[in-house]
Amino acid sequence: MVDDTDPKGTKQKASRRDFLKAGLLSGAAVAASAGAARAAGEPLITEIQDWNRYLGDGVDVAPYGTPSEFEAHVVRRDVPWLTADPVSSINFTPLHELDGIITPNGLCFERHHGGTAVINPADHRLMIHGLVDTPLVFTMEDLKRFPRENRVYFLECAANGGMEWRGSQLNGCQFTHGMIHCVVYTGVPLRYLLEEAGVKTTGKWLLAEGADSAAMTRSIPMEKALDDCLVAFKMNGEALRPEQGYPLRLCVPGWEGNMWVKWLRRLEVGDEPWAQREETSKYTDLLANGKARRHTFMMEVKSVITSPSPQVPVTHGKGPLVISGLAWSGGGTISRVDVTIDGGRTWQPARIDGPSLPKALHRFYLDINWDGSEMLLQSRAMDDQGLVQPTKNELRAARGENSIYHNNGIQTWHVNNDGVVENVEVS
Ligand SMILES: Nc1nc2c(c(=O)[nH]1)N[C@H]1C(S)=C(S)[C@@H](COP(=O)(O)O)O[C@H]1N2
Ligand SMILES: [Mo]
Repeated sequence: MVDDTDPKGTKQKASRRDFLKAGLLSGAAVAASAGAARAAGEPLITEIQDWNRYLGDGVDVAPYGTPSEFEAHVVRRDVPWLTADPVSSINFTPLHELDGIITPNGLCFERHHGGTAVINPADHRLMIHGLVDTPLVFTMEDLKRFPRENRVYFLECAANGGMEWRGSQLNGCQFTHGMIHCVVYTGVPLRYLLEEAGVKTTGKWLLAEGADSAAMTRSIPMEKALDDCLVAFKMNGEALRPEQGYPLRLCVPGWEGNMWVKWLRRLEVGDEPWAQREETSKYTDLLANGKARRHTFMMEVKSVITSPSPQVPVTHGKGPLVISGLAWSGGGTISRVDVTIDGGRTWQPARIDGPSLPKALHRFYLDINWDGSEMLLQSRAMDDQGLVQPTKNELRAARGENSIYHNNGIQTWHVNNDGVVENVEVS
């Protein structure tokens, strides 16, 4: 609506504010009356507590800070039946306890095939060879003399949600969706290094190899390598964590996590893809007709409600309830998230709050006034390419039921009258 008599748009703003006020009024009233009842004789207000009476710790106690002792439950967790051996395994980001879009370094899920390599940066080398004019070997010091960039990206393992293909299994978004993290990386655009080596015109693919005991290797199209890939040495401002590939990892924005080679030591330029283990027997999608779909690099548009969810039930009863979740797309930014509380009969647009960056997590909220009746919560994301997150049944119709990887189907949480939340599917 454009109002010519109101050049500053103040009228529009006022009416939006009024609308918000009206929507929240009943909820805010409930919260206020609970506050008033408590204030009557609250010992936590009327009596001086220990933390108020005695001195606290000095600045010499924690040279490297850790979270409050009361947050000790906010940790990466694994699923025992998925952990054949901890050195070739996975743990999951506690998405249900986090907010905003950035994953704290110590909570980023870990996936490694041969354990965490321990590498002194002074001993680390990155080699570029193959179809190049000049094969090169870089030290970490060499790499830090190239111009660098800071970019926020999500990394999602293609197997995220893989256990849910044939029906709901795991009770918590940490386990159904926690193979994802999102941090700000500092690194050198890969194209600067490739330009330095001089890629021959026949160079169409790149093989990236890790220095870990798994020597993990993946083929990456040259077009992507020259587009937005980064060779990163920092996450959230500090050095990469050992489990995230210290001292150097490859970032392949929007594409499946397996390609983000950690402990990056070698880049070979070739004229065709290599067909390594991780791009043939793994990370391909077995279709209903028995054929495997390969090179499904991009992680498609997806979302999940992180709270309430099975690990964080509603404990405060009816009244104001903040429904919160995450949305992301390997194709770009999230343009819209819709939320339903009745299993998809009616949808409401959620509010995206915080930065909206391409190939990064987006945070959304729907602030409701819960009447205490049971709910079927779902979120459905759309990206700026116009792609819409499918239902699980739409996915199964297109891809059969043999798949493990690339499950971006809509998640359902059932909330009962007591606020207990469970992983379910609606048909
Ligand atoms: N060198 C090396 N790189 C690797 C892996 C590995 O085992 N070795 N695992 C890959 C897989 S399958 C994923 S999903 C991501 C996980 O990254 P993270 O441990 O930082 O979460 O790293 C990828 N890069
Ligand atoms: Mo992965």
